[in-house]
Amino acid sequence: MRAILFLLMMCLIPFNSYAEKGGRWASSSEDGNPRSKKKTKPVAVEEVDTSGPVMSLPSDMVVSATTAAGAVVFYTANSRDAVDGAVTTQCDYASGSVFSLGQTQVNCWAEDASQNITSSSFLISVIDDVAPIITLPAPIEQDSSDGLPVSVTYSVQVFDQVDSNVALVCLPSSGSSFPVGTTMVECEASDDARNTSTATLSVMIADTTPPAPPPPEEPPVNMAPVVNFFMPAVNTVVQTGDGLAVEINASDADGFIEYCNLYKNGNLIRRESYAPYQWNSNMDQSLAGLVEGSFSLVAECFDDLGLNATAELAIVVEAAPVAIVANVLLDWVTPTTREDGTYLAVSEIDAYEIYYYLADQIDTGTSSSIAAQDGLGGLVTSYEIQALASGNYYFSIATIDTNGSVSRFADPINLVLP
Ligand SMILES: [Ca+2]
Ligand SMILES: [Ca+2]
Ligand SMILES: [Ca+2]
Repeated sequence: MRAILFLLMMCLIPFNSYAEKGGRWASSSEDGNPRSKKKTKPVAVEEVDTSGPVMSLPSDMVVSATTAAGAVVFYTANSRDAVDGAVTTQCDYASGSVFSLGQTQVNCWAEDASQNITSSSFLISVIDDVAPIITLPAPIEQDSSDGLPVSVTYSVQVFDQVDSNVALVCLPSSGSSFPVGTTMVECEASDDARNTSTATLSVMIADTTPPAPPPPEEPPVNMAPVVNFFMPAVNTVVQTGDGLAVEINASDADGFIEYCNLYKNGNLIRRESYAPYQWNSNMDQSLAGLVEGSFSLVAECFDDLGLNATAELAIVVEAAPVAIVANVLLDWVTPTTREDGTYLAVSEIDAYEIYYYLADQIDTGTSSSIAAQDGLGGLVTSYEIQALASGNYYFSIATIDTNGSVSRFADPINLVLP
């Protein structure tokens, strides 16, 4: 029965090769248990292929992303069939394609010539495990011309293969004030996968403050002149009419005396430019013929730098004591006629006027009125002037009648009292 069927099939499909007929064709012969029904001569029969290919896939893979899109991943997938040998393996994600970030299941299958299909899968995980790359500028060097902090700006770049917007923090930040010295700027960058990198930038601020100029040299302190009165002595008392001689000592320890002024009661007497510094009544009228009272003398001297010093002296002028030299007795004869020659009775004479004066002071002499008769009715013909100082005097006399008429003064008589 089996042999007959075999022949029929041969007749029905005369042009098909055996290899092209497929596994089902072989399996279709399993029609129960023919061998038990009829004992036949053994015939060579091909084994029917019912096993799928054996597939060789990679283990689950973890791959670093190379771009934001993920990574190109290559893998090898092989299948071998026990009957057919190597067979094609197909996968829904081909090797060498771009795998997105995250986990992708790759499904693969293979089919042998007998349409036995084997399928399997593996995982490809694309992850970002690479930290951002921080690119620093060259170490920064700046000058501080005054020693104070300097504002420094800098630019730090960051790159990540996956993230385009990586968080970058640098402290102190760009634009901050950096003190003199070296400051390390610490930069830290993190991507979305929390991969972190750090970098350090050196900022050096040099103090270029110019050295302070030396303090200006203090000019030496000018010493004031020294001034004092050499003469007259302190507490000198002079007398009216006297003249005064003045001399001052003036010196300057670190220079010289330019000139000295002498003042009397604040009024300049005269400037003296050369030592000895002297004033006297011959050269200076205000020091001659002093009048009773007091006055101040101030000497003011200037040194070569215009610095001055003064000395003051009080002068007392006392009234000069009058020297009593003599008493002068004047005698006269009682007149008997008037100036016109007419008779003048004694009873018509009321008094006499005596006038005497120093030779150069005719207008400021002394006048004395003398009664013509004394208390007893006697005629008065003399008068004593007492305590006259020395001097060149003139004496004269006039007659006053009872009508009050005054005669011409007699020619004065001169008398020099030594
Ligand atoms: Ca197979
Ligand atoms: Ca990264
Ligand atoms: Ca001086």
